[in-house]
Parts: sequence; structure tokens; C-alpha cells
Amino acid sequence: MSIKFIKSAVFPEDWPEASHPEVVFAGRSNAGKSSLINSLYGAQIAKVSGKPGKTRLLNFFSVNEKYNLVDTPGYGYAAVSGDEVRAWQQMLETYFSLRGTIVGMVLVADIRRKWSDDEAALCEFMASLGRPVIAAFTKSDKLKSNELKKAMQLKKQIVGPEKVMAISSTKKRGTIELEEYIFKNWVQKS
Ligand SMILES: Nc1nc2c(ncn2[C@@H]2O[C@H](COP(=O)(O)OP(=O)(O)O)[C@@H](O)[C@H]2O)c(=O)[nH]1
Ligand SMILES: [Mg+2]
Repeated sequence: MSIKFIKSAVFPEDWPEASHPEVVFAGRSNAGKSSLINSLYGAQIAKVSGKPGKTRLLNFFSVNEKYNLVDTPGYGYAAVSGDEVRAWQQMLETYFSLRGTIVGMVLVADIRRKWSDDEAALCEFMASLGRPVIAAFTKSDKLKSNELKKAMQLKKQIVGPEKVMAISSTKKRGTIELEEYIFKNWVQKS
């Protein structure tokens, strides 16, 4: 897997050229987004995206020069002010609505948490734009197998049976399947 950092940006005029299909990673902070991206694509990405100053930007990467990966800032920081939340929402809504090259979103969520109103709203917004979402439920290794089964049944009911995957970034469970899903369903079909 060859990953290259393209650039960080906020405003449309600064986004990279819309020349490749784009896969967006989103999720609240601490969901496990960086760990998942790391285990899928290697450490270079989290290194860039985790730098102070880059954590509130859209970070664009090229994967094998076949598609772009866009790491979006996590939401749900308790310390963030109302103004910052609005700026963040504005940036993402602009990007999601104007960027024609987006082929899908991986919405990262901790499997042990309730599906939040924020996550439901984000899914609805993407659906209204006709862009597919897959929910990647991380930290599945934290549950016993019967708990995991129950949790995934519930997530399927809430999010949709075809739209959920159980993942463990630390144990590398479900990660290869997720990358294959992205490539086959979104990148190759674009
Ligand atoms: N056990 C376990 N811990 C995880 C997993 N993914 C992330 N974590 C832990 O959860 C915390 C938050 O992860 P991070 O990737 O930084 O979340 P982010 O804020 O969404 O980027 C860290 O302490 C990680 O080590 C996982 O699959 N299994
Ligand atoms: Mg992170």
C-alpha cells in the first residue's frame, strides 16, 4: 500500500484537484479513527493528521494513486466552543455537498457506545446527497463474542444490515474486509 500526503485544506479553492475518487473517514474523537486508518494504511497518515494545527482541517492523502483518503476532524470534543462546532460543521457540510468526487464515507464509531444523534444526522445528510456510508464499529476486541453478536444485531437494526462492519484495529479484525469493501464497492465502481 502506497500512501502519500497531498495537503491539508479547509476551503474549496484549496482542495486538491478533483481527479480521483475520494473516501472520507469521519467519527467522533476517541472513536478509534486514527487507529483504524493506521492499521489500514500505515502510520504516515495519523502522523500528519495528528499534528497540532492539522486536526481541524481536511487532510487529503493518495492511496496507491487510485483513490484519495480524506481524514476529517473528529467531533464531540467537550472543550470545543459553540463557534468552533459551527465552523467545523460548515467546513464539512461544504465539503460533502460540493465535492463531487466523494464516493463514500467510513463513519467510525466505538462499538460499545450508543449510536448518537450526531451520527444519525451525518448519515441522513450523506443519504440526502446520495453518498453511501459504512459504519465501522471499532474496538470489537473489547467485547466477548456473545456481546459482540448482540451489539452487531442492534447496530444492523439501527444503521442498516448492509451498512455495518465490526472492526478491531489492535487485533486487525475486519480491516482487510473494510479495505476490500471500499475498493470494490466505491472505487472500482466510480
Ligand atoms: N482495544 C482497542 N482499542 C482501540 C481500538 N482502536 C482504538 N483503540 C484505542 O482507543 C483510543 C482512541 O483511539 P484513536 O485512534 O486515537 O481515536 P480517534 O480520536 O478517533 O482518532 C486509543 O487509546 C486507542 O488505543 C481497537 O480496535 N481496540
Ligand atoms: Mg485521531
